[in-house]
Amino acid sequence: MLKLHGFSVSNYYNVVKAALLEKGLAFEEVLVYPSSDERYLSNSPMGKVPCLETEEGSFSESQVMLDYLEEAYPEPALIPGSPFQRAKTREINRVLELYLELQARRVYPEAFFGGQVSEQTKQEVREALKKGAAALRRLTGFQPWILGQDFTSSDLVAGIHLPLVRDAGRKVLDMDIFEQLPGVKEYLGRVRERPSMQRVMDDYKAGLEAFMKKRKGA
Ligand SMILES: N[C@@H](CCC(=O)N[C@@H](CS)C(=O)NCC(=O)O)C(=O)O
Repeated sequence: MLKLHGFSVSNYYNVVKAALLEKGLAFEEVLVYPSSDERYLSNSPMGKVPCLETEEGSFSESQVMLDYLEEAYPEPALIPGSPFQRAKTREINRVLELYLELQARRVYPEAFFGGQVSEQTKQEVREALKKGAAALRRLTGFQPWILGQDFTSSDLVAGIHLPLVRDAGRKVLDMDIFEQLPGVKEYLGRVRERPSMQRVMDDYKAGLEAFMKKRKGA
């Protein structure tokens, strides 16, 4: 059986978990926090979560997991359509990850964990997020899903990363990226109605307290 290693507060873990649920696959969750233990590094070489364990071995990187799941379990499709349409799904996933989530992540220490981030970093992140949101707006009208009529893995990635990016911006950057994205709030409401997302959000709430305790103890 597939085993997903990580913890339910990690947005990257939750993207893969939602995909497993959407595909109706049986899987086991293994509670792991990011770690540089030799044993964990042999499964996830950067020590990050998530990591997916299959019968052939383990590997890391959530986008690679989405591709793997699609190839190994094509139905129901989460990266559907022609090669071009599939490229568009991956393009949006890249934009969401590289130009929005990873940029916002630079201010998470202050937004969510009581740390501090320099003014210079904040200004860089503001500019990056403005550009990332403008790119996303060019790619989607959120009608009804991020790529149009088909629900895809990009809806899981957006449904999980975008609220976090927005929260970080509102908390410490004095900006709301949703102002650049007409229709995004209603769209996220539709994504949240998916049973997969409801399960992920319920587990997120349950896991948050344990995670904060772990951080304090770390
Ligand atoms: N590119 C990775 C990012 C995963 C990631 O950054 N996970 C976070 C938790 S949400 C983590 O493990 N952070 C610890 C670290 O970066 O060392 C993926 O898509 O799986």
